[in-house]
Amino acid sequence: MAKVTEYQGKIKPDWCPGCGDYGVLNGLQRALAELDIAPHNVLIVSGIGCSSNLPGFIHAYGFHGLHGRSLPVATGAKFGNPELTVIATGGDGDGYGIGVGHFVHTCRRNVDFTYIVMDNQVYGLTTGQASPTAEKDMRTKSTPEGVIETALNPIALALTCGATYVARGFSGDNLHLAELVRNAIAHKGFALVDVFSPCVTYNKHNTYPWFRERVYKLEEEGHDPSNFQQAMEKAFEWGNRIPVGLFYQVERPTYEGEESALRHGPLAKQPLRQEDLASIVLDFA
Ligand SMILES: Cc1ncc(C[n+]2csc(CCOP(=O)(O)OP(=O)(O)O)c2C)c(N)n1
Ligand code: SF4
Ligand SMILES: [Mg+2]
Repeated sequence: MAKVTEYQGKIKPDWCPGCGDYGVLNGLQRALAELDIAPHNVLIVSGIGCSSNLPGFIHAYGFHGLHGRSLPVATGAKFGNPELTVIATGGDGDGYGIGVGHFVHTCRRNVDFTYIVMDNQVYGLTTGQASPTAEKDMRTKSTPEGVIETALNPIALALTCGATYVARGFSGDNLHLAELVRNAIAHKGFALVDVFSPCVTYNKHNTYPWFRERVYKLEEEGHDPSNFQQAMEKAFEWGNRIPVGLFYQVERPTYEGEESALRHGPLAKQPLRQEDLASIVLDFA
């Protein structure tokens, strides 16, 4: 096992003191150390948001992209070099709002990478507007009279769209989160780890004590993660008791495993088949 400190970036996180994202960063570093994956074999891709700043704070390759666009970049990187451990990180606004179309299609494609969503139910970076996972009636800067819409359910959505590893963690329980992330990375296929990651500055409703009173571990109550129907039922449990842990896991061929262009190895290591680039340029002249 590598040391967790090997994955410490040079730049200290500038998140607010107490932000849940510290726990997620630590959980990810711990998972990588336990799996002993060298930093130069890891690529972390993100969109925009407080949570999406994470690649800047970890010692690994990083790509800080556009708001909501981390998943297509991660997909391209994995196709380019399937030997890389690719991890996308971001927020609920980034992934379930502007990026939700990419989320749906990445789930059904089953590309082999892990997606960690730091779900704080608000847009933290832009100072606390309601996000797609904000609870109905929640008052925020953008919803002074309370959220009107029904909250999006990331677990049910991922299950419906075909994700092959679907889990939820809590940044207040670091060891449990690290275990979920470790198993997500080890899983062959698209893995979602939605994480309750409290925004201590703008979400005064879904706080650490609020979650601590409610969360319980699926594995402690005999949940069978191979049972899709049971996973769906658990996905809708919300209120006084909220489940965390592994909802569902199944094996299915990955997109890159079925793609004929990748049968000869990673694109990054294949010779260029079209060497006469001048003729291509002339085609467009
Ligand atoms: C195309 C585009 N639209 C809007 C924004 C403004 N914007 C930046 S971050 C963000 C939301 C971030 O929320 P979330 O993904 O939940 O991350 P958090 O800050 O809560 O971690 C928005 C709307 C942007 N940068 N680009
Ligand atoms: S505003 Fe919220 S999400 Fe952003 S760093 Fe501060 S506590 Fe974290
Ligand atoms: Mg957010």
